[in-house]
Amino acid sequence: MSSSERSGNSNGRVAVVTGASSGIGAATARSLARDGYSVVLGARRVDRVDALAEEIGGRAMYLDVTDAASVERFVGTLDRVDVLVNNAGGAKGLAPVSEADLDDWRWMWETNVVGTLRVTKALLPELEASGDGLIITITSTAALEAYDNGAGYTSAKHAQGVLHRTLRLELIGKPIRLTEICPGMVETEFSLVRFGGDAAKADAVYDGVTPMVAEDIAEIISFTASRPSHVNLDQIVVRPRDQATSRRNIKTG
Ligand code: 8X3
Repeated sequence: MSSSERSGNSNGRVAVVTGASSGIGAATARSLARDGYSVVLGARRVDRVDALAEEIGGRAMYLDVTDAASVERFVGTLDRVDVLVNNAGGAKGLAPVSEADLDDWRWMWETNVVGTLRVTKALLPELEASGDGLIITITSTAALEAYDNGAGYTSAKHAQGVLHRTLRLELIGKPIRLTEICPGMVETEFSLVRFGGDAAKADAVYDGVTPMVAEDIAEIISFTASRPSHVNLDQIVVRPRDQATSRRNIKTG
């Protein structure tokens, strides 16, 4: 029994969150559980996701979106899905195209683009069968803009955005809504992963800037999921006040 069922505010709906062990994914799992969803948390770091699932009364499942067999196993345990939050993804490296690391590029495309495709495609029947499905894909402002040294990530995020927006066209007439959320700077483990665990480099990204935090995005996801079923928030772009574009923030002037 989930925490929302125990507290009596269950809405009877099931939400799946990928990349749920930290950052935006973890905050979203908490927020949707508070809203009454029964939350299924998918993540590679299953030890971390176990503790969080217990805390919010959800269900933790190992999920590696880059592995077809893992996605198949994950989906095979679900008989109802009302909301899918495609959050798994990330960046590796910050290098000019002339110095591109092809393994980093492959990882970014596999995780952000093919991973989103795998999970979304596999869950479409359940989302349609729910009669009021919702797919939320967390892309990035990097899905809308290019920036120096970022092509591996920005190209993958653009592709992920186009995948999501194409599905919005293809699913017209079916009872599935699609929302793309494009956040700018959010202080999570994002930069730590991008810089291979170099905390000094990761911290420097947010020096002198007040970034958003994971909960800021989770609140938007809860708001999106709580709109009446005839209302589709197509695309939400959200940045900290200190950031005007990917290339211009309060530090760059
Ligand atoms: C993260 C935003 O500006 O670091 O998705 O690419 S940015």
